[in-house]
Amino acid sequence: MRAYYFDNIPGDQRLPHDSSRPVSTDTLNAIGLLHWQIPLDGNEAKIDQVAAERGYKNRDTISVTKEGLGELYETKIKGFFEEHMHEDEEIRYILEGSGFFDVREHPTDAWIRIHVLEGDLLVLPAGIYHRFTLDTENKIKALRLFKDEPKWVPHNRSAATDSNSYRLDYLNSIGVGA
Ligand code: KMT
Ligand code: NI
Repeated sequence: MRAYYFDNIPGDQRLPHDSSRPVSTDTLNAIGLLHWQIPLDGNEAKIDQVAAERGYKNRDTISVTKEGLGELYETKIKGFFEEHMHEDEEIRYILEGSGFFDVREHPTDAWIRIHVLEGDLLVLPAGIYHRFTLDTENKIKALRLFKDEPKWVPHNRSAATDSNSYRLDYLNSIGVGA
């Protein structure tokens, strides 16, 4: 995983858009992100441990590729890159490939771009504004972990999400209130 401020220069979303300003783990933690690097060496014990500690009882896999998503591909790719929040954590363990999660820093509203690679386990807190894109390799396969029923409904950012109770809880959790 590598994190940096997005350069905000218009152009292909799959390019790095690296402003050359790195973002530290402390900054990521301050906005509620969690990250572990767990090598894919056939030993999934660490995944199981994090899952048990955090109550992620269920899991499935997603392949974001043309083959994996079929006729939904273009719609999904577009949807992932719309700025949105969820009412639950978004937890991804990268099994193959790579991609970019962009998350909004608070209170600056700057985009932080996180390049995830095989072996990264990333937890986006409920309520954080974010989006996702493939990189130019055009391939990512990830394990999705969740507690009970998956709550993956994306709520695109709007005045309504600004006052969504999960959004407000999120802001409180990072100590900045609404
Ligand atoms: C999501 O919900 O944005 C995704 O599942 C993105 C692909 S998983 C790396
Ligand atoms: Ni999402």
